[in-house]
Amino acid sequence: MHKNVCPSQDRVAKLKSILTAQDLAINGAAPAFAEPLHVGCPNIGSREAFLKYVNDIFDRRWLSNDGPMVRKLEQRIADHLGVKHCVAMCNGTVALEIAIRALGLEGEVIVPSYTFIATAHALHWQAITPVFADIDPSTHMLSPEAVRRMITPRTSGIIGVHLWGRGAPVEALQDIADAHGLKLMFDAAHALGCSHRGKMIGNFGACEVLSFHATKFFNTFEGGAVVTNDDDLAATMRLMRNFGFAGIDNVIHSGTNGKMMEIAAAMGLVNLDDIDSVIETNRRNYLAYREALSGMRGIRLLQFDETERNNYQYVVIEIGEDCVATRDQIVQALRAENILARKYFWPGCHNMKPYSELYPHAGLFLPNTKKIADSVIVLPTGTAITGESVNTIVDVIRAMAEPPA
Ligand code: T4K
Repeated sequence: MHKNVCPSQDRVAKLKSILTAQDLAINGAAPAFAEPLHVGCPNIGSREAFLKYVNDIFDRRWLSNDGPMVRKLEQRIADHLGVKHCVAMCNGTVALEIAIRALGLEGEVIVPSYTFIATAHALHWQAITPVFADIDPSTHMLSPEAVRRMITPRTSGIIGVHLWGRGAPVEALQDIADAHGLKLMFDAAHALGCSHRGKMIGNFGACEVLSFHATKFFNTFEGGAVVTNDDDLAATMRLMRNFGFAGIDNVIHSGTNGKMMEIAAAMGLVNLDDIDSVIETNRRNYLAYREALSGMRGIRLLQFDETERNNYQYVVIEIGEDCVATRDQIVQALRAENILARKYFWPGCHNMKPYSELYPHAGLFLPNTKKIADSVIVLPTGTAITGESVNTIVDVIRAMAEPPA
C-alpha cells in the first residue's frame, strides 16, 4: 500500500458484495462506499518534508516571484523531461495563455473540441478563435485529416492535446504545421512523465504546457509550466509571467501575473520525490481494472502502450452500443455507490458556452467527438484507490452491463 494514502482510503471498506442488479444502490441497497471515491483525489507526498520546506520559506521570507523553490522545481522538471527550459506558472490555464501569446498566435487556432475547456478558453480569452477539429475515435486525439480540412487563411497555429497522457499524432501535426507555415504547440496537461515514440513529452512542437492542478497525479496545489527547447521563447515567457519586468522598475514587455508561489513549488518538490511510487500505484490500479474488465461485453478500456512511459493517471472506459446499459445509466449507478465517476470531456467544448452560441453548427464537423464524448467514463484511481476498491467498482459496472439472463 502506498504510504501517503488519501484520507478516505481507510474508510472505503467494502460494505457489500455486488452479484446482481438487486445489490445496487440505485435499486435501494446501501452504497458500496461510505465515503466518496473521487476521480482526482490528490496524491500528497511527505508531510514532514513539506512542513520543513514551509519553515524554510517563512525563515527566508521569500514567498513568490522566481524564488529558490520555484527555480529548484523548474530545474528538476526540466531534468526529468530532458528539456532545456521549464517556466513554472500559477496554473496550467495561465501557462497556456502565456504560451499562446508568446508564440504570437492570432486569428484562428485549430484545437480538438474533445478536451478540457481550458484549451479553448485560453484562446478565446485572448480574442483568438478556437476552430474545433474532429478526433480519431480510436485515440481520442486530433485527426490530422480533420485538422487539414479546418485550415483557412486566418489559421495561425495548432494546439494538439496529449489526452489522457498518451502521445498525440505529433509527427503528422508537425508535417501539417510545416507545410502551411503554422505554429504548433501542445497541451500536455495530462502528460507529465509520459513518452511518445520513446521521447519524453515536453520536447515536441514549439512548446508544451503542463498542469499541476490538485487533481493531477502530480500537483503543486494549483500550478503549471511551459516547457520548451527554445531559448528565446523561454525568455519571453519568463518576462510575460511577471508583468514584463526585467529588473526593478524596468518593464520591457507586455505581461500578466503568472507566477508560481514558493509554497506551491515546495509541494511540487515533495511530490516529485514520490512520483515513481504514485505512477506505480496508478499502474497497479490500471492493471487491476484491465483484468477485472476483460471480456466484458460493450466495455472497452483505453489501453496504454507499455513500451512507452505512462503516468496511468486516467482510467478511461468506453461504453459501446452493444452494451445493454447506457453510459449515463452506468454513471448514475456508480455515483449512487459513492463512486464519483466522471464523463470527461462531455459534451465537448463546442457544446459549451460561449462556443455553442458562437459556432452553433460546429458539431456538423465533429461526429467522432460526439461519439466519444457520449460514451466515455473516467474511473477513480490514484493512491486513494486499492485493488479491492477496483474490484467493487467493476462489480457495479458488471451488474449494469451484464445482468443475468
Ligand atoms: N488542459 C487540459 C487538457 C486539462 O485537463 C486541464 C485541466 C487544463 C488544460 C488546465 O489546467 P489547470 O489550469 O487546471 O492547471 C478538473 C481540474 O480542475 C482540471 O485541472 C483538470 N484539467 C480537469 C481534467 O479536471 P473538474 O471541474 O473536474 O475539477 P474539480 O475541482 O471538480 O475536481 C474533480 C474531483 O476531484 C472532485 O470531484 C473532487 C476531487 N478533488 C478536487 C480537488 C480540487 C479533491 O478530492 N481534492 C481537491 O483538492 O476539473
